[in-house]
Amino acid sequence: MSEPIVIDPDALIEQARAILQANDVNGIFIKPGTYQYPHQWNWDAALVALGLSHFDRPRAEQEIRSLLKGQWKDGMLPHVVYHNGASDYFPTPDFWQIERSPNAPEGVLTSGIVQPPLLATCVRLMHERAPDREASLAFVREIYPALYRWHRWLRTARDPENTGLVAIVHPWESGTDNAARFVEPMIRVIPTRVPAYQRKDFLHVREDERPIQAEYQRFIYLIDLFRQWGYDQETIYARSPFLVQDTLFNALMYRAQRDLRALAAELGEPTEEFDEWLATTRYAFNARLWSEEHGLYFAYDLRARRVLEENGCATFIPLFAGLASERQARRLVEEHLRNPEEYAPDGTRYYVPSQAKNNLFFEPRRYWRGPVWIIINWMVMEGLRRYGYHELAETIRQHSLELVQKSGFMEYYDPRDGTGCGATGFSWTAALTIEMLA
Ligand code: 9YW
Repeated sequence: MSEPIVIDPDALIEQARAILQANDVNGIFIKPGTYQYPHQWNWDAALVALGLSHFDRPRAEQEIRSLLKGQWKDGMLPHVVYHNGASDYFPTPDFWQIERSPNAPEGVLTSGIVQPPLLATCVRLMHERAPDREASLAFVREIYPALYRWHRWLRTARDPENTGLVAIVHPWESGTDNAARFVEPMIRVIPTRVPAYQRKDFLHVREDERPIQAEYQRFIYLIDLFRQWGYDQETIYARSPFLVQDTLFNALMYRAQRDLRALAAELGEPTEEFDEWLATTRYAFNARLWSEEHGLYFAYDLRARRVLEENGCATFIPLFAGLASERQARRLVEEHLRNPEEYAPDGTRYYVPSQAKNNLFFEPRRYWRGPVWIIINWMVMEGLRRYGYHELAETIRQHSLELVQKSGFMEYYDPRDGTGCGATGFSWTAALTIEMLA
């Protein structure tokens, strides 16, 4: 037996603050990691702001304003904003070529795809606990139009058929790039003509902790198609060989719409449109993505018209969103989360592996194929609290803090022994450590 790990909350908070400070690039944005990701990422920025809000509200608000600078004219909020131009991170801005779109923002370089909409949720959390309600409301009023346009873009550009569920067109948009649920739809993407490029993601991270080359080729192939189509969303929705209604993305969209609705109500903005969408989506989400047979939520492949039956951590995000019924929650928790063959410790020591351990594609150190991610642990923990599973939520919180205490602020961790993997000095790990301890 190894030594029990004793958590020192004050020391951890101090270290977490130091990481965020060290990753601050000229007060303009906070990069996700020390070396690996030197620009501003969409859902990272939302979590970074949440963490910062515990001790430096002006800087937290600044982080959000910076992210919103990258917003496209049609409302799209891109997944990366390159405030500082190119770096050793690939894809570089000149690979994206966003100037091909009439909707690209002026004076700032960005990517041409999106990431899960977590921003409105973080803004609401920040607002609810603000000591100065009035100042906080003024900030919410300032950014509300941008948040509204971002969500409207998702509801329209990514759900032109009004199904209630929004589609992603690239696995990067899910934030969980190489998760097993994308293996099957990515096999259907045939990279016939891939432009010349140089992979840079092994410069700072071991190759066997990153996506395999067959996947990476397809990631690049898809971007090349989108840029050829001038990032025209109608064309992308109609022709992208990858088109998936993702569990994690849609669960976060639902939660973000609820949170934006709450902010709208407080601002005196109309809310009917939200109510209508929420009702439709709640129904569609459970009708299409819940499997009564398995007691799991699965993603849906719109191209092949098939359910993607892979058991991964995305199945628990509907708890965070409040989309599951009590009965569905019980099945998720009792049959799966507590199951030692799937997610519970036994052979492994730590909650929550990003892929079920008995999934065919499980690899404990490869990126989204198995390692523990603090972002997921936080969402699962919050979801469990919402449904009354307080003890299990506390265990997951404890495991998360132990991982950080033991191995530092890493991008992800091996669920077997808690050793760190991926990028070092990871900002959202720091931000969520503060969130879990504050
Ligand atoms: C990449 C920055 C991003 C996260 C994503 C994660 C990874 C970028 O890093 O993607 O180059 O692979 O998958 O969720 O936002 O932290």
